[in-house]
Amino acid sequence: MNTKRSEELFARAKTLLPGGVNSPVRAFKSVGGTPRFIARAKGAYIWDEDGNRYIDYVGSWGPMILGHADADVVQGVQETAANGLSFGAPTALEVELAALVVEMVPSIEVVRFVNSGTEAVMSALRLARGYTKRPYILKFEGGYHGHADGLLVKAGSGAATFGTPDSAGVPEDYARLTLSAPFNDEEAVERIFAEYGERIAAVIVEPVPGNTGVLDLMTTGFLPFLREITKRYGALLIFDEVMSGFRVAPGGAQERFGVMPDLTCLGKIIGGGMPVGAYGGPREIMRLVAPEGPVYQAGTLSGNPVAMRAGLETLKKLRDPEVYRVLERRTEALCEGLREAAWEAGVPVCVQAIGAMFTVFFTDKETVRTHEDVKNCDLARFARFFHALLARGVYFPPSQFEAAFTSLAHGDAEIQATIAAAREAFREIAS
Ligand code: KE4
Repeated sequence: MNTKRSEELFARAKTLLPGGVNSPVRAFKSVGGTPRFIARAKGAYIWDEDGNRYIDYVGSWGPMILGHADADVVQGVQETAANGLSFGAPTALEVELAALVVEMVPSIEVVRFVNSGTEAVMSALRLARGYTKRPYILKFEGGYHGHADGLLVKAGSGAATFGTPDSAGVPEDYARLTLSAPFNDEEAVERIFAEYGERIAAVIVEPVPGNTGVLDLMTTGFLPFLREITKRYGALLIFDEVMSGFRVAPGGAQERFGVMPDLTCLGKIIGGGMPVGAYGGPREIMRLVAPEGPVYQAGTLSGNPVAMRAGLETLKKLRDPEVYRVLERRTEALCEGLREAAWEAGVPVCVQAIGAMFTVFFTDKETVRTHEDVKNCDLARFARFFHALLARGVYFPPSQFEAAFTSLAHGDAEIQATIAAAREAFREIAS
């Protein structure tokens, strides 16, 4: 496969951008090789600058659930942009999108738009602290909620439950206010609440974790447990649905599982590929947000009309539950094909899928339940599988710790072609 143009661009990019990219995972660090510089995309396909075509399972890390360059979304963006790109003033479009989000997401009565998932989460945490007047936050190991200082935190060593920085530049004092526990570990959460309970403002969780590969917190009973214990101690439950929102059901994981959070963070699909994040919840909590209340949050491009139109054209097509039955059927057919292909080649994998997101874990475990389980996967073999697929025109997420995404544009032809490529790839890496 000729990747000369990507190599040249990457060499130049590395002199201009940190690591040659604008977001670390794009640099292929955990799989090695040259990241592909993408020239264009349509439906389930992307083309790199050397003209190579790939079936895309990254989908811009989630937003492209309709498939790339959806005609209605593109037309809406073009029409809206022709009327001006940004005003810094209220527009009808943001009111329309807010109404649609409130209609689709069960626990949201009032919503605020921001420009990224990171901004949605950092704002929701400030609101939770303002509402409860408590300092501590509890998150989960392997959960990713954007790059706000207080969330770049890993579990303290040994028995310590307070956090320690997971990035240079994060002061110890910030990290100490973030507690952490393993996914699916009720005992650990009970212990933390026994010690900090009355001082915990909120628990934040991805109701379908996707940043350590796709994990299941529902059949384990973990989500109902978190809802019960936060109520018991007066802490808020925040669902970070930046990835699962509009992906696992029209109303996200909270609709699919019937567990209602106090606040919800959204991103990715809500902007249809344009920079949009959002946070929302009951009026009783959201009324604390400025200018109505004392919790400050602002943004020059929040509610940008072009981005609002992209989100509107996208969500309008996702209100139909049939869309999710199609997505789920196709994703399950793909995952079944991947399991069979791996089994035929004698390569142990555990494929986990929820809705239109899935992960192929290189492990002989029956189920993958925690971040620790993922860290123990055969990461070198994952990297070889990634490149064996890439060479065959299939573009998986370049990390074992990421979710792969299907879209409405991934039809039977794409699914069968992917399974065929995977059959060869598993055979190639079997030795
Ligand atoms: P952004 O700031 O990247 O829009 O959203 C942060 C975020 C918050 N919450 C969840 C559950 C997320 O998955 C994300 C971002 N996800 C990553 C994928 N692992 C985005 C890809 C990247 O960082 O380049």
